[in-house]
Amino acid sequence: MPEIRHSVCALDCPDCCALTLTVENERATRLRGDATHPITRGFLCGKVAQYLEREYSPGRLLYPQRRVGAKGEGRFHRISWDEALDTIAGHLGAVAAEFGPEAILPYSYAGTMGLLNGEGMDRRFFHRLGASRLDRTICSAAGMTGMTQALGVRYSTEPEQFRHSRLILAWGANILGTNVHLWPFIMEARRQGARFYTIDPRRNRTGAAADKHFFINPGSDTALALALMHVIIGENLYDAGYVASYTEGFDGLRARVQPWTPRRAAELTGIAADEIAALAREYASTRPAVIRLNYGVQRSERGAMAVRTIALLPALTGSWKDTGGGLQLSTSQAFHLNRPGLERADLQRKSLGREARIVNMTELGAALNALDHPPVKALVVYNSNPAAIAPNQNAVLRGLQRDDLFTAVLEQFQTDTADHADILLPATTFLEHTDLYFAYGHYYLQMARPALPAPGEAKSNVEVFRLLAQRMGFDDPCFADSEDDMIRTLLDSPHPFLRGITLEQLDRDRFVRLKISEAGEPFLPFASGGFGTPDGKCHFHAEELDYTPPVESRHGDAELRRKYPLELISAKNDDSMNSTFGHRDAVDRSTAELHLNSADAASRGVQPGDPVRIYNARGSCVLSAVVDGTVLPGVVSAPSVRWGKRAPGKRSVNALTSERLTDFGGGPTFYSCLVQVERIGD
Ligand SMILES: Nc1nc2c(c(=O)[nH]1)N[C@H]1C(S)=C(S)[C@@H](COP(=O)(O)OP(=O)(O)OC[C@H]3O[C@@H](n4cnc5c(=O)[nH]c(N)nc54)[C@H](O)[C@@H]3O)O[C@H]1N2
Ligand SMILES: Nc1nc2c(c(=O)[nH]1)N[C@H]1C(S)=C(S)[C@@H](COP(=O)(O)OP(=O)(O)OC[C@H]3O[C@@H](n4cnc5c(=O)[nH]c(N)nc54)[C@H](O)[C@@H]3O)O[C@H]1N2
Ligand code: SF4
Ligand SMILES: [Mo]
Repeated sequence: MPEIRHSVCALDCPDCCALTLTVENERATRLRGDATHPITRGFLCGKVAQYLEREYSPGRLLYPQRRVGAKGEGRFHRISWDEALDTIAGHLGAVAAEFGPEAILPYSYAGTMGLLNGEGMDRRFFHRLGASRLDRTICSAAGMTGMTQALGVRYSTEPEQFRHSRLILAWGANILGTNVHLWPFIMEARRQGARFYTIDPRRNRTGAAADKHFFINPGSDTALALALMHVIIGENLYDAGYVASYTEGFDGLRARVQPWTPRRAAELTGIAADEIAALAREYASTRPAVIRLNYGVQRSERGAMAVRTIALLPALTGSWKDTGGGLQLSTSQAFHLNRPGLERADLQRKSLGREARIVNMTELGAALNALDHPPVKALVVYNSNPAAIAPNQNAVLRGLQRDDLFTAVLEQFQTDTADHADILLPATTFLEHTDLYFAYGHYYLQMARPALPAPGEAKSNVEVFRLLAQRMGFDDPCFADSEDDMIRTLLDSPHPFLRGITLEQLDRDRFVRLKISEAGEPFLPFASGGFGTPDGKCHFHAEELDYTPPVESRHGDAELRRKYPLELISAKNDDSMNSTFGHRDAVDRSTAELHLNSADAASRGVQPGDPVRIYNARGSCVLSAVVDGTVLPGVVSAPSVRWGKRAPGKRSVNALTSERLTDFGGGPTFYSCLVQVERIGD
């Protein structure tokens, strides 16, 4: 008899969908979106609708293995779990004894968003070991910093409220590709007459579906936001009442944006001055108006400032008062779980007597090749595929190929990173283990139990780090915690948003809305102040607002631009998830494309379908030319992230991207990247 089971999609996506599985004889035959979940609403994105392909793929890793070929070659032999764990524990112990435990570096990101498998037993283990701490900047560090600078907190408009909006701006947000469960709310608003605009250097699928698309030069969003403020203030379109009651520093802001005329911004952004002025008027005079800001704007050198400046706009127009107004970047900070209790940073005192050093994950290439006192001698990778996704790929691969580096990798598939492992461990998928999930695109806390048996000898990250802790002789009681113990710890929080939420309730209901407002009432966090500042007001801090173009941009370093005249954007591929589905042929094909404008193609003699070499001083890769009007002259776009090993020369676009960090927050600058393109085969 088929049975219905439930799970939660653990991929790094704002939607954090609730899933329904049909299971027969312990094998899933169908996977759907949960129809009762208020955001999932019964449908899935294209990539996860096919997740059972991944679950049952012949490419799944099933047994622990030891490398027998050269690093990167991908040849391995099966070994037992005992041998694998003893080998890892032996190497970690030896490295700690010879170089100090900070010579060990964990490397992980959001392969799973589950808290237990993503930042639970692993953190406890590395803290107790005294390993270097990883600063997990690779995705959102700049944007989180910008939001905090602007609002003092990092949560805001609920997705459900978008249905009440009259004007929706998707700003650096590819909603149809990366956040598709917001779309029905936008469509509901549009059916009632709302307009939907996109601001993006690419006219992606979302832009093509918009009422109006604004092509903006990469990394110039701050200039646009400042000019919008110039018009809104100059034409008295701001909400004087809101500004007087709930903001601080308005006079300074007025003076600061005075020189930011639409004309000046037009030169920097590429958007015509009259269009900027018209957008400002429409945004300020339409109620409610909402901005869906996504992380696209903050993967550039001025990313934090861009987010900060844009996030100040609703305070100027008073849009925070309106149901269906405001702005959304992330909802994550509202999940005030007891993370210190989960992660146990205090355990560092036992090993080191102090806090361990911090290594920025965006600078992995530098860390593996140039870090000293101590150098990185052991690397443990899980929930991430740095050989493909980290910038400056040539440096990263050089580091991973070091003979004196011991590398352990916990993976579901034979990724580029897995190819470089000394010991490779098979990991479970989110359908196979217990976890607790926050979300960054809505306000429902969710829990999932294993819905399917783990194949072969695959183990969860929680279990692997529990076993490694035993091997290392760590007898602190927290290493014996069960998954349920860890969830109870997380829920043990005094914050009112979590009031009364229990493991038993999550087990029964699977998803629970945070106590952010009364049931049925919209969450309007800043309707009357409530910002995360001592006085609860939004502080403009106008003296800190500023814009200079990224070094790697059309208005940046002129010398560099002469050699590398094109701005490369390697944004998310619609039908994959970073490098997670890189094993799929269809994904490999779409991430092998370089989209260019017809003018840039013609001047290089490039025809659609031609293989092209794309290069700069850091490296090169080969892609296939597509000329489809999605970008203007001067911009090229490569949907990402491809598995390098499937590409000619074994390199993906991250051979081109740099380790330069953002203005604030230490984030990556994937989308500030100058390149040249040439036809191959002349
Ligand atoms: N299908 C799919 N969904 C995903 C992912 C995926 O790989 N594929 N990845 C997940 C992850 S890890 C994340 S962080 C989220 C990210 O979700 P998004 O932030 O929506 O994704 P991005 O593709 O990085 O950027 C969005 C848009 O910003 C544009 N952009 C780039 N530079 C600029 C700029 O300077 N200014 C402006 N205005 N726009 C710019 C890009 O062209 C892109 O269309 O998506 C998640 N969901
Ligand atoms: N050029 C370019 N580079 C980028 C980006 C871009 O837009 N352009 N985006 C950046 C961003 S926003 C992000 S977030 C990063 C993402 O970088 P990563 O977090 O490394 O994401 P993925 O490439 O999806 O790799 C996640 C890996 O975790 C594995 N995994 C999943 N679940 C589990 C589990 O439970 N246990 C274990 N052990 N493994 C698991 C998957 O099999 C997969 O190989 O990439 C960044 N790199
Ligand atoms: S990737 Fe996002 S949209 Fe797709 S199923 Fe997972 S949470 Fe939902
Ligand atoms: Mo991300």
